[in-house]
Amino acid sequence: MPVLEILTHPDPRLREIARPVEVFDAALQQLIDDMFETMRHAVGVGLAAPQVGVSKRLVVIDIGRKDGEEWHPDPQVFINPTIVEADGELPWKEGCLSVPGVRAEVVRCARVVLSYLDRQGAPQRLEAGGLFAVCIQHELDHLDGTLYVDRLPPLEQKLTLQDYERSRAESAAQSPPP
Ligand code: GNR
Ligand code: NI
Repeated sequence: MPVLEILTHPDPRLREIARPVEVFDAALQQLIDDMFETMRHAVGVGLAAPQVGVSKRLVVIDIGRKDGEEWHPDPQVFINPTIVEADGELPWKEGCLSVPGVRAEVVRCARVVLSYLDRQGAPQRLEAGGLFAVCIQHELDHLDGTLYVDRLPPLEQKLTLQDYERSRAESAAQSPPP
């Protein structure tokens, strides 16, 4: 199972509106498995298909689950997801694997109800709060070509993108692309 390449800003493929999934075949199951592997390799809590160059409305999330004192993996797949209810406000300092090296606070909804298809194509519904709700909103944004930095107030956005450009220039100087 290969680890896929994660696209980074300003790759134009991160700005496309992803297409609904219509076929639940073996290739889709493989893509889902590869996305989980890619997400774990990158040490992220979520990953949307457009981040690996696939224009499909598919996201994977694993924020883990605490059982007593122990954390367990809790992999979840959401296909053609839509938020059908949302309320409250929850500020959260977000990061993104497609905008590596910076973080900034975004105000999201505190509670969302999500309607989606599971990996077999069966319709499901789920309620989420806390980091899970934040992550769902962050991943669904990717399906519409939106990055969390788009949601920052103008000055904060400018400073965050400046920092990003600076750290990108530094890492490019250390390891120039082939
Ligand atoms: O790994 C990630 N961490 C994170 C932290 C706070 C809010 C959102 C996220 S999602 C991010 C992975 C990612 O870029 N998914 O698209
Ligand atoms: Ni992201």
